[in-house]
Amino acid sequence: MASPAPTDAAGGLPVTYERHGRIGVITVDHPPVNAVSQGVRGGLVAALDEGLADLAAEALLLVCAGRTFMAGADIREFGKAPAPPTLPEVVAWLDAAGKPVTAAIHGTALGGGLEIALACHFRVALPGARLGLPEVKLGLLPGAGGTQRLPRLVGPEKALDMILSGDPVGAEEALAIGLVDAVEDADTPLEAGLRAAERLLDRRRLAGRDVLVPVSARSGRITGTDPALFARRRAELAAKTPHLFSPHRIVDAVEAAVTLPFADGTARERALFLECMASPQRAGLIHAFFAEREVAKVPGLPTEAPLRTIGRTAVVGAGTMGTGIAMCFANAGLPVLLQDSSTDALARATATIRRNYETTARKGRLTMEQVEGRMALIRPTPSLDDVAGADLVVEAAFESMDVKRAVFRSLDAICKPGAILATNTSTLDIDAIAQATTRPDDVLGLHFFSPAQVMRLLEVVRGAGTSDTVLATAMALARKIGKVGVAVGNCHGFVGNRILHQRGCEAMALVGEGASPQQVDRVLTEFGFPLGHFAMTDLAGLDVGWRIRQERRKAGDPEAEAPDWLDVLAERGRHGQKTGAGVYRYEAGSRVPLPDPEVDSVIAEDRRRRGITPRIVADEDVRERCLYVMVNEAAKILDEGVAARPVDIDAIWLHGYGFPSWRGGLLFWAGQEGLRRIAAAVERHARRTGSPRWQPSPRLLRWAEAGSIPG
Ligand code: 3H9
Repeated sequence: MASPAPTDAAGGLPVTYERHGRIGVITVDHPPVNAVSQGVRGGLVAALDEGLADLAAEALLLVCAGRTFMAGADIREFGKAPAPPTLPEVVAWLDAAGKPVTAAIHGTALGGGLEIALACHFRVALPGARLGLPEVKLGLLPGAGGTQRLPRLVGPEKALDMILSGDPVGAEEALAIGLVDAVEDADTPLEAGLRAAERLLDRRRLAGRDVLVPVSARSGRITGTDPALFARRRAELAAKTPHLFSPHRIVDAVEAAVTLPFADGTARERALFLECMASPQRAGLIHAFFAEREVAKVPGLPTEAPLRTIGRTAVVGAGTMGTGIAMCFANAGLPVLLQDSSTDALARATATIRRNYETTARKGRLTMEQVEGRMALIRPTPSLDDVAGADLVVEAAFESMDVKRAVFRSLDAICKPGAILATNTSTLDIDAIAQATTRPDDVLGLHFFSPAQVMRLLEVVRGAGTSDTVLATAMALARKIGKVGVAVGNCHGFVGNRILHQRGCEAMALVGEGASPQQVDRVLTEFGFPLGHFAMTDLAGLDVGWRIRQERRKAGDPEAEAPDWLDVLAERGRHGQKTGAGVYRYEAGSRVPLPDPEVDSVIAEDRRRRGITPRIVADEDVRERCLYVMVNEAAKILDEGVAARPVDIDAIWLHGYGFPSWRGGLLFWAGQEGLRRIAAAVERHARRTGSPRWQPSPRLLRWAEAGSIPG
């Protein structure tokens, strides 16, 4: 096969060929994750040709340098014109190789990387290796034979599990299901691969013939498929992920592996892959993939900013947030002191943490040994003096400025020099809190989202005095504890809650005019949010918002809203899911929101008091007003420099508020929705209401003029 010059962007050789005795070794070396770029594809073909032509090479071995086997097709090339040789061509070339090819897998073999391994004759994995086809997470399906070869090896049911979830399996499981042929403990993949390839040659000599046939020529576990399997999976998808495009095509492709000969099944896979590639969901999910990584690079923060060591952590306040934050640290192997002056609160927190871990263990995701290991990392203490030696203290006390300033004054007096002092406030002014200390450069906000041990977003709030070192350390810590850390500036509600607040005001206005909370929530879930606005309010707790509004009213904030029907519900003790009633009511032990006539009458009374005659509100109005107001607020946040880039806002809403990942994030979606259309609607609502909420952001108007969002 003719191949282009196999160099990578840096001009180096991403793939090389070298013979070790009777084994020809093809090495892919394309940092950081050996993504199968055009250079790698060309290099693979050239190296394979060299190996096939090398008369002294009786067998070939494919290995990767660096931390991992190939992590898949190069996602950065998607959306551009395909450059030859394509991945399916490389895979077909390997499949047809006249010499047995072994793949030695370490790190992660993902997507197109695993598809290359599947086209080899023999797969050996190192013990820590993980193998998977995660294309579904990018709105795609495996497009280089994965949907045809995997079912032939592991059976269609397991193949569907793997391809629909996108989750990788470990080496031992891969061996058990037939995805790899051997697990070999060795210092390097080269060593493992050479041993396996030598053994294969010995087997061939003993047998007097080739012992391996390519997967494409096997019917394997394809026969005997349960005829109802595909109908069942389609029904499950329709119920669970009705919005998603690629999972349905995945079922079609795997079905083709069962019903069609290999070549026809592969052609069907290709057609379905191209459909997915052309879908807006693919664009959205790939934007979301890169957004998660982009936000880690904070503009203006020197990459060489020195980091402080975070060995010992402490959390002040053992309420719901403090408990979840302590779990985050323990989950990452960091010792944590959980401090609260109330021993009852500490006992409750410890019991909650144990219950949480034991539930996870029952689901098979932790061993009891790991549960005990994590429990041992969490030390409850009633004494604030105990936190003196911590490298990082996260305050998660009551949401009141007076309380927080008092805690920070004490921390300032107690904590060792160089300790990072963080507040988990969701609304209060970081600078006012920092000023309670003599070391504002060590103070910042770490805004976790509830439940803290589950939600991936961490807003890292930089105060006026926060030093580069402290910010950089917090961003690194976010990654260490598995969070998506996004650096934001200091303002009321920071980025995420500030946008949420505007959506909430609009949702309340819509209900005031005649929409029901159920209608607002239905429109938002049809858009793709897992929860509607009011169901989410019930989850967060009506008392939380009530308390924040009270604080603002007490402080004489001119923007604080007048008391409304949500306040009435909160004051009646309807605090949401936790009290079995909020905007909705809940049956005992259930999280399903049910409409409640009591709430309808509170809303009706509120409308009467305001002299409003309810009208029928169109779903389209709900969609437009709830979403466009968010886009306008996001643009204002960028105007003010509270968020640095559109991608930061996308990541915040994706990871903290359930914005549908297949829409790419709030501002990515806005670009697809049409910026002119959004700006025109914002201007119309500004004229209609005169509300500052709808006052168009100058940036939004500029985007509309340009027709796109730069950066
Ligand atoms: C596919 O294969 C389609 C085929 O079926 C059919 C084709 C016809 N491409 O995540 P990290 C970058 S679809 C380009 O921080 P980790 C990433 O952006 C593909 N770049 O490291 C980052 O760049 P930067 C199926 C990629 O150790 C850097 O590498 N494969 C790719 O935490 C380090 O990444 C997947 O979906 C890529 N494929 O995790 C796998 N992958 O430093 C996607 C990574 O500039 N990748 N980069 O920010 C992953 O899941 C993780 O990156 C991995 C490493 C687990 C591999």
